[in-house]
Amino acid sequence: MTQSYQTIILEPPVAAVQLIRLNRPQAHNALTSLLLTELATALEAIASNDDIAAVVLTGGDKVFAAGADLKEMAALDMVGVLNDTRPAIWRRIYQFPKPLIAAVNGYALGGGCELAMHADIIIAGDSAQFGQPEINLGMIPGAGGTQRLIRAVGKSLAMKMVLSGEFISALEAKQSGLVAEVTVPEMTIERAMKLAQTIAQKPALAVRQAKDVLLKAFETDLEAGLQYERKAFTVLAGSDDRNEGINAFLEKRKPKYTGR
Ligand code: DAK
Repeated sequence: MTQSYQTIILEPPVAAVQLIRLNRPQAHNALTSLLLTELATALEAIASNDDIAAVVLTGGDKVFAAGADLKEMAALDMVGVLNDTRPAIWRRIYQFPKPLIAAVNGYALGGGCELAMHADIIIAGDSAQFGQPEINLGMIPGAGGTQRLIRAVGKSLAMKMVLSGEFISALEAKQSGLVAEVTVPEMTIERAMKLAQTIAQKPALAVRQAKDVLLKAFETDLEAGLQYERKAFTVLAGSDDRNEGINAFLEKRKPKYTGR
């Protein structure tokens, strides 16, 4: 990847997995417009790069991300917020079609928690803390936190977090379904990379369809979701990889996937 960024670091890809590090340590990875734009731009480039099958997104050891950059936020009045381009940038991040795994150590607060929730899977170090403390600033979550958190952890815990601003631990996040796995902090990125590499070896079209259909569950009722699943299932029946997968099983050999 030739483009260089100021606020994120793209490590050399390993086994078709791209590790992206948020890189504003001086401000605890507070999410400026520039950082969000660079992240969205990087993800869009990865989306059309056939050599990368999955992404791991991480922050620092003590802070994943401390939320929206409050210096930028302070400069926005009501009209500024109304005309803010950031919702469109968040949408670009959400539309990333390949698997996105967040490896979270330390604080994931406000927009930082919301960014982690934009990932498909969260792996957390046992020191991680998740919170939506916007209420302490006279605000509410603004990057989908009210909607995604309640879907992830349920009504009571989401209400507690958003109304009180209290953080939850990695363990509580795991128990409530916000995160998939808790590791020792030294292993968070490694585990996320391993998981991403496992997914990267799966047939890409099926992975993409699975992500797309799973996310639809947040947007539709059961009947519409089941129809959507049916259509995606039918589309995959026309893929080479699906035929290769079934044939390889029946012939007791390893499948050779081509991504077609
Ligand atoms: N913004 C800007 N700078 C921040 C920051 C932030 N969110 N968080 C930390 N920093 C800066 C601090 O100002 C400090 O800078 P200097 O004073 O050294 O210049 C440096 O990072 C270190 O911070 P601390 O001294 O506070 O470090 P501690 O280790 O003592 O504490 C902490 C770590 C993470 C607990 C603490 O920094 C903290 O509470 N940070 C703020 C957390 C927070 O309230 N986050 C929610 C922000 S509101 C929207 C989309 C999204 C959002 C809104 C709208 N739209 C699309 C409409 C999201 C809103 C939010 O996230």
